[in-house]
Amino acid sequence: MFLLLEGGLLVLGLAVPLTLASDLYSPKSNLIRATGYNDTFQARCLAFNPLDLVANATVNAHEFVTAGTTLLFPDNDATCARPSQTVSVDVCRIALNISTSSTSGLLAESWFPSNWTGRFLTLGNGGIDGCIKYEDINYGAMNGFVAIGSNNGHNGTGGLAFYHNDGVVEDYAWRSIHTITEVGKKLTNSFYDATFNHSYYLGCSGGGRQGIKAAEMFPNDFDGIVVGAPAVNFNNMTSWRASFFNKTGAANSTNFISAATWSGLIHNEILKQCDTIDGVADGVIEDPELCHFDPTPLGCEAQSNATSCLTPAQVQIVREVFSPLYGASGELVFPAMQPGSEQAATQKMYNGTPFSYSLDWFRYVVYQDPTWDDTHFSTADITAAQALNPFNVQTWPSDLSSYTGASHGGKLLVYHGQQDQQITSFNTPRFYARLLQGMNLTHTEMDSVLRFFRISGMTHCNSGPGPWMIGQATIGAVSSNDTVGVGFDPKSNVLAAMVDWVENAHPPDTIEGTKFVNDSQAAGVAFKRRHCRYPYRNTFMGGDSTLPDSWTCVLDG
Ligand SMILES: *[C@@H]1O[C@H](CO)[C@@H](O)[C@H](O)[C@H]1NC(C)=O
Ligand SMILES: *[C@@H]1O[C@H](CO)[C@@H](O)[C@H](O)[C@H]1NC(C)=O
Ligand SMILES: *[C@@H]1O[C@H](CO)[C@@H](O)[C@H](O)[C@H]1NC(C)=O
Ligand SMILES: *[C@@H]1O[C@H](CO)[C@@H](O)[C@H](O)[C@H]1NC(C)=O
Ligand SMILES: *[C@@H]1O[C@H](CO)[C@@H](O)[C@H](O)[C@H]1NC(C)=O
Ligand SMILES: *[C@@H]1O[C@H](CO)[C@@H](O)[C@H](O)[C@H]1NC(C)=O
Ligand SMILES: *[C@@H]1O[C@H](CO)[C@@H](O)[C@H](O)[C@H]1NC(C)=O
Ligand SMILES: *[C@@H]1O[C@H](CO)[C@@H](O)[C@H](O)[C@H]1NC(C)=O
Ligand SMILES: *[C@@H]1O[C@H](CO)[C@@H](O)[C@H](O)[C@H]1NC(C)=O
Ligand SMILES: *[C@@H]1O[C@H](CO)[C@@H](O)[C@H](O)[C@H]1NC(C)=O
Ligand SMILES: *[C@@H]1O[C@H](CO)[C@@H](O)[C@H](O)[C@H]1NC(C)=O
Ligand SMILES: *[C@@H]1O[C@H](CO)[C@@H](O)[C@H](O)[C@H]1NC(C)=O
Ligand SMILES: [Ca+2]
Repeated sequence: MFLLLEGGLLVLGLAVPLTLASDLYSPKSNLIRATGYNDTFQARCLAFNPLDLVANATVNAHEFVTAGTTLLFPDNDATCARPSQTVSVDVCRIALNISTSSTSGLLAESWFPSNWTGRFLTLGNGGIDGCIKYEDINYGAMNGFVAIGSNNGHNGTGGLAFYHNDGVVEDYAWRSIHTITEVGKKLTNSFYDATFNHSYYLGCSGGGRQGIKAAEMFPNDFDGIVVGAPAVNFNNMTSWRASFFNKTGAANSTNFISAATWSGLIHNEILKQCDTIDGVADGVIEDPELCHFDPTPLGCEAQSNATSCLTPAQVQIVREVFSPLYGASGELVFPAMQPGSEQAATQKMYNGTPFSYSLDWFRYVVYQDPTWDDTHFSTADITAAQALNPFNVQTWPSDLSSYTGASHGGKLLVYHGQQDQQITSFNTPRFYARLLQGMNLTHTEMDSVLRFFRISGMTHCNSGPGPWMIGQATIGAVSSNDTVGVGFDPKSNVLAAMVDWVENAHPPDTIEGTKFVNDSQAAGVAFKRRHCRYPYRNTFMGGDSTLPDSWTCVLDG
């Protein structure tokens, strides 16, 4: 092994012979600008000059990286929790610092695989990040895409960089994704001396919002957009997330409900009331919209065992947690948390501390007051957040026909985990209904441009007790020690499904999710289940519930 310092970044290489990928790559013309190299992919990588093509940028890293190398990022913000990334295939890595305004700039990370498919992929971020998702960039590259992501205009998971800096807020709201997409496409076409054929986007949560924003503002940027748990209706969603601290109270308050009670007593009662609505007692509620959970049976007055019951005030807290958030005049702000997510929600939403993404957004963007806290969160805060809506971060379009219409023909694949503990899955049907109405389409017509899959048994973007692996990114395609995972098959991988839709006009009717034993491929498949596109509902037909064919997608009358 050797260490070298390159562009300020430590690179850890494995002492394996370089795989010069000339056999995988046949340049269409002689692009090699430097002398002294053979016409190999490595030579092409090192001879390429990105600054010929990108204005107001500096190079942070530029290197040929062989498959199996582990890159180290010692300078990466610690809150991003991404100190390293193993690279799965030979790539040319180009990282640029690109200025976006006089007060802002972004770090773009682009990987050009030697075995290129002619496809281009932009990767999104999450939360109010600030974090390059190296693992998703690797996921794109290992499947033959040029893959580009960024730090979204600031470093880390916090929001301090937004404070008194509109440039950084604008990068977050829309500019970062558009900038790296334009830059990435230019670099791609020049790097390979061949024009890319198709352009894709992949992101979840905050990254889901970024994908919808791209469709809204820059309809020509992508041919296929895959988004999970999109953080659309962003302003009200931020308020909704802030409201939980006020609902649960602080962790030391008298009626605070412990994680153990949420995960045991309350979760068990929810399963008791709702798990078998779909016909199978498996801990997975196929459609939480059918679950009208009533906490009354948990009240101490209704229980003989006073050590495992809720006080009247706690019953009321549970009721509020599972109620929609309303504004001052009773108007809907954001739909209710869906039942089934409570175990995962104890980590952040119900832990008796303010939800950090919302806290930072109110502090550094809405009020520009670092001392603000959400102890007394009220409808006035909801109104203030909505009124500010910087750079239309809201992302709540009623019409995406400039993207989906005949002139461009873009496709959208949306998925949402039905046990999402951070963005209720009830928000996405509302978004879907808004588009149906705004675009004047029936759901059958919408099927030709946008398909929305409800992923039962999946928490926020990934994980959960159900068949949640759908190729949504590295997590969700392969588990940490696995190399194949669900593979790149359109029937079980959302990104592959999008490629098949865009390039072969085969839209996915279902997405087959996989649940590995302990989420480990090596331990074997626990079960698979096909997830239906909205508004179809997954329905058990009898037989062995672990077999996909025991279920079918049904449209209610
Ligand atoms: C170029 O290829 C020749 C023959 O294959 C080899 O001997 C030489 O070391 C190579 N040079 C470089 C810079 O890779
Ligand atoms: C580069 O930066 C300068 C000065 O900030 C600005 O005027 C110019 O528009 C930028 N160019 C591009 C292509 O962004
Ligand atoms: C962001 O982090 C990178 C290292 O990943 C560092 O080089 C850069 O200076 C940081 N930018 C800011 C604005 O702190
Ligand atoms: C990126 O460029 C900005 C100016 O646009 C500069 O302040 C910053 O230090 C640069 N960061 C890196 C990592 O080069
Ligand atoms: C190159 O990519 C194609 C298509 O993605 C794949 O079938 C092939 O096995 C890859 N070849 C190598 C050597 O990785
Ligand atoms: C784009 O698609 C065409 C037709 O399938 C193919 O011939 C060409 O090689 C592709 N280009 C790239 C860069 O893959
Ligand atoms: C709870 O903790 C906060 C902050 O640590 C403190 O200010 C408050 O007095 C405590 N409340 C109770 C009821 O103990
Ligand atoms: C009462 O509930 C506690 C906690 O769930 C349990 O350990 C205990 O066995 C229960 N007692 C009876 C009599 O059911
Ligand atoms: C956001 O909340 C306000 C109440 O403050 C409400 O009037 C508005 O309709 C909500 N917007 C959406 C898209 O839910
Ligand atoms: C929630 O906010 C309201 C309105 O400001 C306040 O009266 C109440 O004390 C808060 N509740 C908690 C538990 O923080
Ligand atoms: C909506 O579509 C229907 C059926 O295509 C059509 O009859 C109607 O005029 C459309 N309405 C609007 C407002 O475009
Ligand atoms: C992955 O492999 C390492 C080393 O063999 C092991 O320590 C770790 O527990 C494994 N992780 C999983 C999720 O199986
Ligand atoms: Ca069930």
